[in-house]
Amino acid sequence: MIDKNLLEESQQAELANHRIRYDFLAGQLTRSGSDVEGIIRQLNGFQVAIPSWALGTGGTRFGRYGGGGEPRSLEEKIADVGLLHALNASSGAISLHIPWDIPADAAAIKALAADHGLVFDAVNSNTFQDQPNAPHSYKFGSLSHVNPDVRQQAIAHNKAVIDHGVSLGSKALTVWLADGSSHPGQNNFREALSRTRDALAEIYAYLPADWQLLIEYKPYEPYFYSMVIPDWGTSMLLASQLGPKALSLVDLGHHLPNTNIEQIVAVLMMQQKLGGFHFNDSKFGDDDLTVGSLKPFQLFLIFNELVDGMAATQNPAPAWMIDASHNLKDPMEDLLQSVEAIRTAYAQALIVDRVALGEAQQANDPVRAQQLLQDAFRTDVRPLLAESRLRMGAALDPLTTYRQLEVRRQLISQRGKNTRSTGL
Ligand SMILES: [Mn+2]
Repeated sequence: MIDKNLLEESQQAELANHRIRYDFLAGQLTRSGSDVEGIIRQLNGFQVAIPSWALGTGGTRFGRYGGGGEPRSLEEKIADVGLLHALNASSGAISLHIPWDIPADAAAIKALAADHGLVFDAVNSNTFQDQPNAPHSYKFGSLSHVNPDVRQQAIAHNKAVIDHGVSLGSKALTVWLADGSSHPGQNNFREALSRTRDALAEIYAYLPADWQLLIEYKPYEPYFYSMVIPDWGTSMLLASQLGPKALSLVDLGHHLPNTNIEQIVAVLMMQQKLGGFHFNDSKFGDDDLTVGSLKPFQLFLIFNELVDGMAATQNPAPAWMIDASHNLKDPMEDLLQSVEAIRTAYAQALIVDRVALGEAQQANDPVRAQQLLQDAFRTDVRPLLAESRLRMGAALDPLTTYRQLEVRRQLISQRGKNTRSTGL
C-alpha cells in the first residue's frame, strides 16, 4: 500500500508549479467556453480496468525476460492494481481471466479488492488453450468446432466463468474466440459461423438479467487464413442476432493497418452495440504496446467519437480496459503510462468545441473542422489530469512517485527476483 504521508511529502515541492500550470490552463479553457469543473468531474469518474494478466512480464515466442517482483497469486495481483489505483485514482477495476485467476474464496477476494477501492470488471474466458485434464482439445476450434462435444465443453467453460464473475460482482463476460483456419478449404465459413452463433446463444441464455456478453473480434492470429469472428461487422451481426445484452468489443490492436477505428466506434454506437474497449497501441498488428505511444492522434479521434456518441446516442456506457503486454518495461510503469494516455485523449476530446465543429460540418468547411480538432489535440491537458488526481488524493505525477518510492525494489524484496505471474 502507498503511504499517503510519504506520497504528499514526495510531491510537496511540485505543488506550487502545478498550481501555476493548472490556473493558466483553467483560465484559458474557461475563456474559450469550456466547463473546467465539469471536465474535472468527468475525469474523476473515468475508470480504466486493469487485466489480471498484464501485471507480469510478457514475452514473444522467442523468449521472455522477467523483471522481478511479479505477483505470485491473485491476491498479489489485486495488491498491484490497488497500488496503481492509489497512484492515479483511475485504475479502480480489475478484469480477471479464467482459468488463470480462479478465486479460491470469492468472498475474501471481493473483500480484499474492496479494501483497495477496486471492483471487478468483465470476466474473460479462455478457449484458446487446452486445459490440463480437459477431455477435448481446442486445436481445431471451440465454439465453432465440428464436434458438438467440443462445443459443449467450451460452452460449459463460459458458463463457469459467468458463475465466477457473479460471485465477484462482475457484470459482463468477454469472449474472444481464437477459432479460425490457417489453410484454404479447412473450414466451411458459413457452417463455422452458424455453429458459433448457436453456441453463443446458449451462453447468452445463461447470462444473469443485468449482465452483458461482449464479443471481441480479430482479423488474424492465431490463424492466418481466416478467423471465425474477424471484424466488427461479424461481431455486430452476432450481437444483433443474440439480443440486447450482446455487444461488440473493440480491441485497438485487432485491426488491419490503417483501419479507420473511429468510424467503427461511431457506427457501433449508432447501433447501441459498443460494449467495451481494449486499449493498446501498435505499429504492425496486435503488438499490445503502450497506449498512445505510437498513434496518439488516432486515440484522440477515437475518443472524439466516444464523447460525441455518449452524448448523442443511447449506447450503454462501455467497459474500458487496457489489454497490453510488457516485454521490456516494468508492467506497472507501462500501465501508468497507458492510463495517462487514455485520460489525456479523453480530456482532449472533452474540450473539442462541438457546436463549432457541427457548424463547420454543416458548412462543408473541412479546414475549419480540422482546426477545431487540432486545437483540442494540441492543448497540453496534463495539468487537468494532475488536478483531478490531486483532488482524489492520488499522485500529481504517478510515474515519478512510483520511482521515488522505489516500489519495484520493494516488490522484489518481498516476492523475489524470479517470480512469474500467470498469464501471457
Ligand atoms: Mn483484447
